Amino acid sequence: MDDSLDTVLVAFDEERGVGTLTMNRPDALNALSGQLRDDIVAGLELLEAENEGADGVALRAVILEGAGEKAFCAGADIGGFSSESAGDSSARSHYDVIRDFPVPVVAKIDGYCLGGGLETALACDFRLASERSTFGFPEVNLGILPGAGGVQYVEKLAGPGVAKELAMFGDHISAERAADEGIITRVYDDDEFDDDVDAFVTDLAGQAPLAIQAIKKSADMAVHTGLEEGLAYDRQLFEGLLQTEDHAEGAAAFSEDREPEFDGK
Ligand code: CO8
Repeated sequence: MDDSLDTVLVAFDEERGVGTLTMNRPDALNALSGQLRDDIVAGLELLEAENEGADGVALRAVILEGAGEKAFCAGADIGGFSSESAGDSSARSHYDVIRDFPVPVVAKIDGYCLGGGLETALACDFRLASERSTFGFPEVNLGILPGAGGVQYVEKLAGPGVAKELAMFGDHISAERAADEGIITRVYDDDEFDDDVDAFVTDLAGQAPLAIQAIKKSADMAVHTGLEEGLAYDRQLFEGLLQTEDHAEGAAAFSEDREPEFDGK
């Protein structure tokens, strides 16, 4: 597959089971217009359709990246968001769709990651950044706060002091600091960034897909629930996974001293 929407390029690497969505408004630093937000959702739907009729799980991981040299995403489209925010409030946002997407979504961040762009990255399961990338919530300069939960999510990762500092001052912080604070998952050298992200995603896509989907659900559940409910949920997921062919394959591979091959069944 090599499909494209108006503002998002969609590609699927069948061999690895890896989909790539490229936010494609480089002249506006991939700012989130209404069209771009809709196209991210449509792109995820196109990728998920790869599983239809597949023998097991075809789509194992998704990379979300920004086109051009300068940015992952510079936030909401400042020219358009006042008028757009009055839109259909019942529609699921691209943030929700990414969070609920059944397979892991990896934000590949090379350059500016600001405002709604940082909130988009925070909705992803992993945030991998090149060293030159910068992060921030400039909304305060526009007299608003991050409208898609940015303060809440940074507070959970880095504590209230860092969340307030980012959102109240609107300054950019380096990738190194963002990683030290736990806001991003990994920082890679600029020169090796593409290869390092590729290796990370290839490893992720090679893991047992049903277990990965269950782990995503479990970790996300932990954000919203108490320990007791979370433990009961994990037990239920665990018992389901014990019945899978992937579990049988993992156990067989271990006893035969070979690499497992997981199909997602
Ligand atoms: N929206 C629209 N256009 C943008 C945006 C943006 N957020 N950011 C950059 N651009 C455009 C610029 O206008 C410029 O266009 P042109 O070439 O036509 O003049 C082009 O991208 C390149 O930008 P710069 O020339 O400014 O590039 P620099 O390298 O000099 O600066 C910066 C890069 C620092 C990123 C600078 O562009 C900047 O500060 N941009 C604004 C960043 C910002 O404030 N983002 C937050 C927006 S608010 C938000 O995200 C709230 C989310 C709430 C979600 C709620 C949903 C309902």
